[in-house]
Amino acid sequence: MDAHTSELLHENTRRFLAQPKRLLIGGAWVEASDGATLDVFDPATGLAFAKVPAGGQADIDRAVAAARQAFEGGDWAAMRPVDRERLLMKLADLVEANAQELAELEALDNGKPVTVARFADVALVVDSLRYMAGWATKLGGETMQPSVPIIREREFWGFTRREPVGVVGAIIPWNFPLLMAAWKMGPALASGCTMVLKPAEETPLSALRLAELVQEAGYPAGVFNVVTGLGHVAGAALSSHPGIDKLAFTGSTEIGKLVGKAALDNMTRISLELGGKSPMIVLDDADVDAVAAGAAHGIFFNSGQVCTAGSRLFVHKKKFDQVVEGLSNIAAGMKVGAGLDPDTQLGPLVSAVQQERVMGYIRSGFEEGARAAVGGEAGEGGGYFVKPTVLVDARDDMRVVREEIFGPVVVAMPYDDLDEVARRANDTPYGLAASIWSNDLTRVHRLIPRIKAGTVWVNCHTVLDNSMPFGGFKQSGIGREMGRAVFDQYTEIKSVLMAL
Ligand code: TXE
Repeated sequence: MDAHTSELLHENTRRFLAQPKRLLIGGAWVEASDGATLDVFDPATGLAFAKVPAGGQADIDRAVAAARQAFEGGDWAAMRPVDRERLLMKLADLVEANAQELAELEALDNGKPVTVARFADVALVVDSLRYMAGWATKLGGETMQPSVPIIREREFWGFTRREPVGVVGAIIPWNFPLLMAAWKMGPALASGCTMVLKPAEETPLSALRLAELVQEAGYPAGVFNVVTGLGHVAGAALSSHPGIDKLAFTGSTEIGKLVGKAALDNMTRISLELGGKSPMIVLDDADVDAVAAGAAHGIFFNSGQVCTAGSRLFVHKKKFDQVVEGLSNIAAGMKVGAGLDPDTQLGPLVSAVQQERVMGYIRSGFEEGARAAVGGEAGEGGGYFVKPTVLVDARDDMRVVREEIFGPVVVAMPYDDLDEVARRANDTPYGLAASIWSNDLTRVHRLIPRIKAGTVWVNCHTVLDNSMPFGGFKQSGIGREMGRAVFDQYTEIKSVLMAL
């Protein structure tokens, strides 16, 4: 790491970075069994600045065995729900107390602006853990009054229990490393599961620091295990492991299908949170300035590396030119820079691969006849920068309109009427999210049920709350995270029928 970057870091971040990195398995910090390591790169400079273990099959085997042992017996299995709640609250307090360090690790590892990491990512993690902690004591079942037709002479009583699903394997992406870890661990630990977390190879650091905080909070050994490593090695070993009861995956639709099939071979329960191509639909009454600012957040937040990114902007033809102009002006004024620079509004993309993928999409848009109203090129310097880009003159069959770009690139398109825009908004294999921009409640309400997406925002985009279930229709995934609904993924329902 260069001296300038190092100077910007809190002393705790420097201390953490200076330590050798280990896997957390069964409460012990260990190297990968074959001693292999992976380099971690700073997206703002392209320089490697840390090494983590590259776990493999043997490490996943050890971690799953440790999680199984912790689940089946000992302190964790015997722990009362109220004590699981207390532990999760304590972990949330520790995350909050170490917010600056975690935010810096996130900024260094992923490239996102440190203020965003602190006041969005880490703040959401703290809230999420606290919200989920509250559910630990509230996961009851139902009572029934069965009437069994062929045994009329007996009386029956029935009830259901919600029991933890067991050992959870969690595979998470690099766009919100800490938050994605929290979205899996909150419900897993609240409901009494144990888990093995495999962070993305691009961004493994905050998960390792989180694991230290889990230890500090006092979780029994083996409840939470972290194995860093490559997707096709450690990830594949985890998703196909017969020892896990549930796989929680967030990532690309392509890999989601692969891991889903591998898990289902063992009848492992799955929840998949996958890609998107979310529309932002602007009605003719919408306020142009509010839409431009909201749409800028919808697409440029986290440099567009958001599964719900509003990457297709449909604007009624009456307001199209004004909205494109407003959004382009915002884009042109954004400060693009390193995540650790406090002035940065748009950080680099996570990796050279991702930068090339996004630039490839922009080039394909140009080749197919689209034009950049603003942006359309990589940023300066050795980092993985792409300038915020608004594409116009696009057709619905272009790759930039059909495929997930996962970068700061929005395609703006005019439309004539609501029937047309509803059809075009749904003309995608994805169905994660959408937003509608209007103050005409009647038309908004009529449009909401027509949009095939797991979340519909109105006059905002990518606004998350822990109480709101989150997940996709169609190829955007299976299952829901957050809210009470997430516990359907982390518990088994047991029916008990008693003859009195
Ligand atoms: O995702 P991958 P990548 C989309 C986005 C992006 C594209 C590729 O469009 O451009 O996916 O990103 C692990 N078995 N999203 O390649 O590969 C991997 O180690 C088991 C949208 O980074 O899906 C990481 O931990 N695991 C998405 C996780 O899967 C495997 C967020 C995600 O990586 C594996 C990220 C394998 N064979 C990307 N291969 C969202 N929904 O937000 C990889 N992994």
